Amino acid sequence: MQNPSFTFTRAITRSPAKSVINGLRATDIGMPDFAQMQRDHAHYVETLKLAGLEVTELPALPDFPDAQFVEDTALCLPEMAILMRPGAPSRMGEVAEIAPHLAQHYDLYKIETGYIEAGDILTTNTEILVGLSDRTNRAGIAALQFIVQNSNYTLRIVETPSGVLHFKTDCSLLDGETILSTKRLADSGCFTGYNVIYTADGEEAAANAIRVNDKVLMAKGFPRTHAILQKAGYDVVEINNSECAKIDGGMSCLSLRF
Ligand code: CIR
Repeated sequence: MQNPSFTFTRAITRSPAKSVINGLRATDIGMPDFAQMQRDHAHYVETLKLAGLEVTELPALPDFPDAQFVEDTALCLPEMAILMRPGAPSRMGEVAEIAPHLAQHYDLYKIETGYIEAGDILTTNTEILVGLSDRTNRAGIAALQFIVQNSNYTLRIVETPSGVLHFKTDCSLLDGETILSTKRLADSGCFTGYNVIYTADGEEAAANAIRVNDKVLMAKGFPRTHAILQKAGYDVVEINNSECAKIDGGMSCLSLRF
């Protein structure tokens, strides 16, 4: 596969549950509107399909208010999938729920020690960058390092900015060499050697986008970053994210892509 970091054939998503109003959040900026979230979710899934993916749409899990954010439960590499060990206790049970669906496509490995959520992991063509955060610690990263040691990737530990939920809250892969990032994250020097496109000032929440085949999915409402990406030649699709944003979710969290 030429560009394993953004060329995909499949995705797994999970419908939001009504219990999403109890989803985790750093700051209370209002209750998510469930009906709007369902419409946004449908648009997201439709866009993945338009990008050429076969999408497995899993049913809602009312017992797990954050379960629609399937990305955090597993790291999907071309040669293996690795089940994560979420640092949020309320999310730990989501891993067993995703496992059988990944087992249909993959040899499955599992993090057994420490904590790690895949929202903290950015995979490029050559590297697995893992951000230390409130959800991901060194023991979890060491467990991942052990599993991927014979893969084609080099694992590098980086820092998630303080007050930011996940490493990928602040960055996305646009292609094998290009990363969309907030300035506060890129200023740490973690992307030396990559091309970096910065989100516009005040539009930091646009950083969590996803490149899927020939499309970039980004949250709606960030016109200057949208223009920057279009000018750089990307085929950008804007998706309303107002409701997921209330519980700290964005484009990458809503699917596993492989
Ligand atoms: C959480 O705090 O775990 C959820 N409310 C949001 C998870 C977002 N996931 C991600 O950025 N990968």
